[in-house]
Amino acid sequence: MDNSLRAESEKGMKDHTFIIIKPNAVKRGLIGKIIARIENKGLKIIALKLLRLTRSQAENLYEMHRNKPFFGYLINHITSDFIVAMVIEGKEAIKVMRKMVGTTNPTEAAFGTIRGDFGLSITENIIHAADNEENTLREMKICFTSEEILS
Ligand code: FUP
Repeated sequence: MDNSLRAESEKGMKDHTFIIIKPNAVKRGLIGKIIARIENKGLKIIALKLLRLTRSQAENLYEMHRNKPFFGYLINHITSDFIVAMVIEGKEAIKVMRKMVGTTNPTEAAFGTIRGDFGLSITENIIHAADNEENTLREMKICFTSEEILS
């Protein structure tokens, strides 16, 4: 990451977001379809990695849900197999990606959204997208070093 992006990161990640294609979606061969939607919208992928999260990385990612009854299922799923992690850049990237992803429960998510079109399970809900600037910065550091993010 160059100095200007690093400086922007310190202030916040308004025009960047962090997303994960979850294990069930990777296994179902949906990586290409999801990336196509992101690129078709005009957003740019500035970091991309296929990896398997450790339990500690997963617990860090979902730290705000630590006391929720579904936490165990969530951690088990996200660590069960390979994921695709990405940093996305583009105007109002956080808001745009969250709209593209759809509401948390895929059975209720609108058709036309990624969860609405590809999912049925709330735990295995296809994709994660950071919900604010602070979480974008925190979450991207779980999967990427600054050198792995294009300027
Ligand atoms: P979202 O921001 O839409 O991903 O949703 P949340 O941050 O509220 O939830 C994070 C993850 O917890 C979801 F992707 C799926 C899981 N979850 C459940 O399994 N059950 C619930 O009732 C709520 C969330």
